[in-house]
Amino acid sequence: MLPENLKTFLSEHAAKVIAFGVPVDINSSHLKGAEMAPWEIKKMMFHEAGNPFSEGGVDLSCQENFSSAGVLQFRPKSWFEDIEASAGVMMEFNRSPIFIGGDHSITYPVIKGLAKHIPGLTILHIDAHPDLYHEYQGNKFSHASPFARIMEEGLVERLIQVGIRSTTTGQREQIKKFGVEVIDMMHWRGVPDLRLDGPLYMTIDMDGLDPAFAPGVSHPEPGGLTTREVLNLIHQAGPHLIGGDVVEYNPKCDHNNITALVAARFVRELAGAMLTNKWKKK
Ligand SMILES: [Mn+2]
Repeated sequence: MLPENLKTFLSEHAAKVIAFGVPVDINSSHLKGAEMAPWEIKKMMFHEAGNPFSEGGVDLSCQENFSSAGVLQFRPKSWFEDIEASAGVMMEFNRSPIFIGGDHSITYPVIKGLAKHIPGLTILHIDAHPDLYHEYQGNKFSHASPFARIMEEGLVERLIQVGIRSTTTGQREQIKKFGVEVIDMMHWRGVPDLRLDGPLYMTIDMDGLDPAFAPGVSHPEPGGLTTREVLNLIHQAGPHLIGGDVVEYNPKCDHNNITALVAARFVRELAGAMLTNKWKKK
């Protein structure tokens, strides 16, 4: 749906947490395929082999809790503005959004839309790559560049990157310039206390995981996080989460849907964490 239809959708769907497909891969640099990811991930979310509960015990089949019905549409020439506007509408309606990509370029318009409503955001970013290229292959909106744009514009207070293991010299300079907090895999000793505070957005690039756990990505890098470690990070982020995304799943590279199943679990745990915390207090 386009942003103007999103308002109607939200008035008809009471769910506090809403997961949207965002089928964008126009900014992928290597392989295409992430565009098909939302449907594959949604298929695995309520798979008949499992039940609809989060690890913390939230029933995600309850329509007041959670909906994964929507797909964000956008006009090709205004994909950025349409995603930004949709993120803003979610805040106006006081709902918690989860965006199912798509390539990682979607995180910049999403944050731009959210930051107008929520100052002082922290981003917890799970990824093998810092995605801080000033531009990549001549594209400033590349999926390798969203955090360069976000930091340049000062849209967030903190950017914490976890899982990093593929950083070029130029990106090391960007990390210093923008004061990015990087927890790289070379020094990984298990999930640390991230001393999180204030409103938090969590963005999960599926290649942050080791390819053994998530082979279905366009840019696999060995030596990554386990599924359990990312779940523990989601649970640590839980009390502060206002939104999140799961991006860069490429069904064309997957084996037996294993990566779709993991991505679906992350969407469910993000939703469960938000419902356990923010919404319980009200
Ligand atoms: Mn990546």
